[in-house]
Amino acid sequence: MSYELPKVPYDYDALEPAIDEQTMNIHHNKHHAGYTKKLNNAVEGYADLKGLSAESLLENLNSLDVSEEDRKAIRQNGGGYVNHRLFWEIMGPEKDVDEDLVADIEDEFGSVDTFKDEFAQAASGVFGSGWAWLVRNSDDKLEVYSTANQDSPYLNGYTPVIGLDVWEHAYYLEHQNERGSYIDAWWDVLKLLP
Ligand code: MN3
Repeated sequence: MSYELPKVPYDYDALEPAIDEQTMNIHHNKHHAGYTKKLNNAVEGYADLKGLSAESLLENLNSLDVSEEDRKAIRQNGGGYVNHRLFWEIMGPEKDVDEDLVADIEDEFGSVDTFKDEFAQAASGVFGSGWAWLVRNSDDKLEVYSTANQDSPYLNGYTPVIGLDVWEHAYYLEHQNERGSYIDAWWDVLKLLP
């Protein structure tokens, strides 16, 4: 297996009550593990792709010499693979504020609260399944946007900094259909920002 399911760097119950233990367990062991397995299946048989990071697969998706079926599988599962890996990393039971990021957010958005409002709007506005993102564009400038399904910012030439999974599988057990309640609670477990 080229791509391995990363460990979650805290206990599954560590993010309660924002994210409950059962959701974390299923999300990591079923959903993320599934994307990882299907990504490996999609690249199997392409010697040229061996050793490429999942990020490079996505950045160069359109030029990969693969079948259209496998290109689609790499887009979906490669996205699912890298999106969730970032998601686990940026959360935690305790704040570990990234002061450089805070300064850049203040420069770009005026304040952390203004950024949070804009980001929450992007997250609320995702129709169906997808992600809200804070990314750095090719000029290293911060931008907020959203993607559908498991589409990764790397597909658009962006580098993701913060990502929020707004698929129902991410919040339904604890928050049912209340995506807004999940988004509000999530700022407590996003460790990077105060
Ligand atoms: Mn998910």
